[in-house]
Amino acid sequence: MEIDSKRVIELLTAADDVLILTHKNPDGDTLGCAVALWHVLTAMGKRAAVINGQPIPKRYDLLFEGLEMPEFEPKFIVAVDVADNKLLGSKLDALYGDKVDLCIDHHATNVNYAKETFLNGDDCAAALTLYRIFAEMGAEITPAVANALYTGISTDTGCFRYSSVTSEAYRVAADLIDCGADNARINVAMFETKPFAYYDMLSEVLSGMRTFCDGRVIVFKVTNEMFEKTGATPDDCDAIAAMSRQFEGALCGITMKEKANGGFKFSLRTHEPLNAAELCAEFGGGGHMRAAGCDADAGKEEEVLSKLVGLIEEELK
Ligand SMILES: [Mn+2]
Repeated sequence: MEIDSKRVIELLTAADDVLILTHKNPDGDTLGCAVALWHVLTAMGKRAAVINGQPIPKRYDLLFEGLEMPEFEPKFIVAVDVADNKLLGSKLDALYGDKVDLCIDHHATNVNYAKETFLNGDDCAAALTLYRIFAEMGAEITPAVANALYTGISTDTGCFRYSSVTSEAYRVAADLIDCGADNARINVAMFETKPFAYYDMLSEVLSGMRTFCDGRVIVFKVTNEMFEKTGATPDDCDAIAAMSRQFEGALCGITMKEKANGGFKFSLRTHEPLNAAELCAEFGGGGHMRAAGCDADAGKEEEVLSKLVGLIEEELK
């Protein structure tokens, strides 16, 4: 059931022993929202804890500095930035997937798995949605809350670069800086600093890079062997996939990432006029206009790639 902001405030005010769930392959938005909500609930005298089903990449450590998560039997379960209970990951989904009391989200594709859902599909980050709730509640935006919300907004907008970013997002970011967000430190941690394994993986990927359609299509292939050799994580690989459309003249970047079972996950990043979601839909996948994905069975990845390149070639004629 979709609810309004008043109802969210009612639920949060009444709740205690609150478990805050984040999505798998955690990003700055889900973690930033969770930590911000943790601070606000804790300041209200409630017990709250943030959990994720997977290890959290090191660059988010700054959000969790000095935080202690109490242990308790949850009485109220909130999911933030989680569009589908499957995205909790199999472990958390099995435990809590059908027990989520409240979901606060910005994905128009939210599947309504929670008992009550507060959704603003136009927001560039769930942290922006949550900021408005806090403002309406009159919650104090401490420096820690400001850091967490700033992290959410900046990471979901690629540091305020994506077309999803609105003037409101800039205004909210400015307010968060006034409230003590350390934007420079967050930007360095989120957008500059990378583990050595990332650069080792990047070097492997670039040396095997292929181009099609006169350089308008760039293809990266990432194999399990490369993961073993470099020690890079899937999170490192996501950052590399984002680079695939950053070549001069490139209109589509395709990253083929081998899965544990030998199949491949294709990630597309496009520029106008190519629609990544439509291209991926041809292969049973989906996503957004500029970023989408689809799968290929083991041994079929080169076949899928050539069909995909064929489709793009047609589109660009
Ligand atoms: Mn998000």
